[in-house]
Amino acid sequence: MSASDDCLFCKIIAGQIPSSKVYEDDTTYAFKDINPKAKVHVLVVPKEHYANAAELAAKDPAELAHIVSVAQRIADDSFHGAYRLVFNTGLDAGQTVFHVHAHVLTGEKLDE
Ligand code: IU
Repeated sequence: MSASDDCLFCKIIAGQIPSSKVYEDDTTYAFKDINPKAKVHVLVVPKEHYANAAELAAKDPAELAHIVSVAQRIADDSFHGAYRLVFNTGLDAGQTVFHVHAHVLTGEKLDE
């Protein structure tokens, strides 16, 4: 699926809206969450537009695996490889942006 004109994260990936970039490669972009819930809170997104993790898993499972490896790398660099990985899926689970994104929470010991 290609970039959606009204998708905030597609605009961030395209550089039309500024973001604090943490990592980028051909398929994947990672940037700091503007409302961090941990000392390090990064969003990792595929450059292609998929609405949620299940859609990404069905259509491009290699990219989902790659997102996990990028999350691991961020945590290796910030907190000895320990991190929480969250995909909010659906309005009632708190998903507000419908371009799949992995929340990587790390940089400090997290509450259980
Ligand atoms: P959610 O899982 O869809 O609720 O996560 C969306 C996240 O995107 C949320 O944590 C916001 O703070 C974050 N965010 C952002 O980093 N930059 C933005 O311009 C906007 C939201 I709007």
